[in-house]
Amino acid sequence: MSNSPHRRFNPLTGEWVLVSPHRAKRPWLGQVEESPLENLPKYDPTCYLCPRNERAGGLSNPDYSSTFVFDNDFSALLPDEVPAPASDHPLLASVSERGLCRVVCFSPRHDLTLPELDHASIENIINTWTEQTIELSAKDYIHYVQVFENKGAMMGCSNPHPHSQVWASEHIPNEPAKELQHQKAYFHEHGHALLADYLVEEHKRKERILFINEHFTALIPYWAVWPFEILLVAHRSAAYLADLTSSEVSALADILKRVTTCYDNLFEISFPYSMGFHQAPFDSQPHPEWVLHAHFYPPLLRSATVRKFMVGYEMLAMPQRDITPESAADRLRSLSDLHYRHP
Ligand code: H2U
Ligand code: ZN
Repeated sequence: MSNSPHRRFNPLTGEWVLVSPHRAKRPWLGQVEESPLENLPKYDPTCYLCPRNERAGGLSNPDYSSTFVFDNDFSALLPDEVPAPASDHPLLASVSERGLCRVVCFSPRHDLTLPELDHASIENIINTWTEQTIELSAKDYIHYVQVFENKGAMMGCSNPHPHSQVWASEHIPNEPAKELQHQKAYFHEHGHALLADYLVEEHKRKERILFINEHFTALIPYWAVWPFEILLVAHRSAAYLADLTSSEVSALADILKRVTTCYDNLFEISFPYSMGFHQAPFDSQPHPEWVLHAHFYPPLLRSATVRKFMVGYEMLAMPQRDITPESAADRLRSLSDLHYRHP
């Protein structure tokens, strides 16, 4: 089975992925191209995220010393109440959308990415994401808060200064909406949370597990689409970042550092990805079905420069992968001890 083409089911979204392992029995055979080490300065006078510098729109950043949060100067969502756009036919449906977009700088340092920051700084970033989630979700029209990081030019990140974003919206966006539907249906049928049951199985099988600490597990999901996709799952059915105790925040910082370190070590580059947390919606209902988790979606396949393209079949039919999640896990598992740039 594992070496012949097959489909795997993603129970969080209800979607299938095609796995074609026979196409990549030895995925590491592809040539690994040299990529230059990025040597960023600690401070860049032209960076719009560094302390004291001016941003687009004319505002200046304070001389900040830990995380720094500001309203996105080019917000995709706006808080103003606007009348719903006219829609006089069900095939031309639209509704207005309100919200807020913020940027969260990880630290004043222009050159330190998540795996290079110390444990306390990563905890501080998590606490900032939590505070932002609480503050934004307290607004009566906000029903979802998406925390995410685009890292690297390959993922469309506009500035190397390590930062993340928080977008809070009136409606639940597509991906969390699918996860809500599937986790709810599973909970009603089985009386347990889907991801809690999934973790039990993965802990038994071990072949896709990367790291386990006291409160979190990092693994390559059975249904992963991206070659080195990672799912980070809370051991307890906490639905929100704000539900985490201080020891859970500490464990999350530990596992974030391990995940991002093993990524960087894989091809010895600052590894690009989009990552984000999926918390339950803010719809004034209890969410016993929801387990807090984070997805990491990195585009690279074989080297610093060979990426996976989501093109032809993926766009028109369904996602497809060659290397199996199990072999990807084998490669990543051993790479988290020391960071290649700071051995
Ligand atoms: P990335 O994480 O994709 O690089 O996006 C950074 C955000 O920073 C982007 O949404 C915002 C952009 O709108 N930005 C500002 O808010 N102010 C600026 O001066 C430049 C960029
Ligand atoms: Zn900077």
